[in-house]
Amino acid sequence: MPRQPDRLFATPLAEVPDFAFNEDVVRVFPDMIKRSVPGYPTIVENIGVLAAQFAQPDTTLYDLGSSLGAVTQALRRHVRTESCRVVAVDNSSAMVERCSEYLKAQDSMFQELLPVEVREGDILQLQFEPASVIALNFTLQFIAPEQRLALLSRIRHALVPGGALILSEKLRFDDPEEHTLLTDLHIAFKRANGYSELEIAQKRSAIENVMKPDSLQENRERLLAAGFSKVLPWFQCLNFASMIALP
Ligand code: GEK
Repeated sequence: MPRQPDRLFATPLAEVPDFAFNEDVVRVFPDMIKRSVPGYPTIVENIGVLAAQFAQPDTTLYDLGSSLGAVTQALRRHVRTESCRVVAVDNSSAMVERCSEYLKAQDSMFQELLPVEVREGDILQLQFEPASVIALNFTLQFIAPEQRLALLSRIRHALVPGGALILSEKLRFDDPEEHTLLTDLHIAFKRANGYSELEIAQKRSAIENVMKPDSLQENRERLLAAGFSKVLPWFQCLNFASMIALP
C-alpha cells in the first residue's frame, strides 16, 4: 500500500480543529507517527522482542489503541508461544478498517503467525480475557486523565503471572526548565524530519486538547496504585518513553 507523506497541517487553517483519528489521518499515519515520535520504529519492533519474553501459553496478547496495527504486526513477528492470539482494539473505524487490510497483507506474506482479531471499540469498555502481554503504545495519553487508573487496574487484573504491560507515553516534566528544553528538542526533531514551523504550530494546537501527557513519576505512581509491583522504563528518546510494568 502506498505511504502518503503527512501534509495535513502544511497550509494555514482559519481555525485548527481538534485532532481526530479520521480517514485523512489514517492515510498519512505511518509517515506522521514516524516523523513525530522519536524512537517510534525502535519501540514498536522491541515491543515484539519484549513480548516474546512475557507471552504465556493459552493467553491473549492485547494491542490497545492499535491504530494501523504496527505493534500487532511486531507481536506476530516475534512471539512464538503456543496457543496465543492477538486482539487489536481501536475506537476509530477508519483505523480499524485499514489495520485489517494491513494484517491481511501480513497473513499473505508469512506463515505460522499468531491468529489475530481486530475489534472496533472503546478500550474502556473492553472485557479482558486472561492476558500475558498488553501493549498501550502511545494510547493512554488520549484517555481522560480521571479514567486512566481504572483502566490500568483492569489491565493489572487481566494479566496472568509472568505477563507484562508495556506502556509508552509522551512525557511532561515537572521542572519548567526541563520541560521547555525537552519540548524544544522535540520541535528540533520534527524540524529535522521536514516539518515546517507552521505545521508544527498547527499540529500542536490541534492536539493539545485531546492528548494530555503525564510525567514519568506520575505514570510510575499510577501503575503502582493500579497494583503493579514493578515499573521499569526500558526506552526513552527526548520526551517519549516506554515502560514495562510487572503484575
Ligand atoms: C501504534 N499504538 O502505532 N479506545 C480505543 N482506542 C482509542 C481510544 C479508546 N478509548 N482512545 C484513543 N484510541 C499505535 C499508536 S495512536 C497514538 C496509537 C498517536 C486510539 C486512537 O483511535 C488512535 O488510533 C490510538 O488510540 C492512538 O503503535 O497517534 O500518537
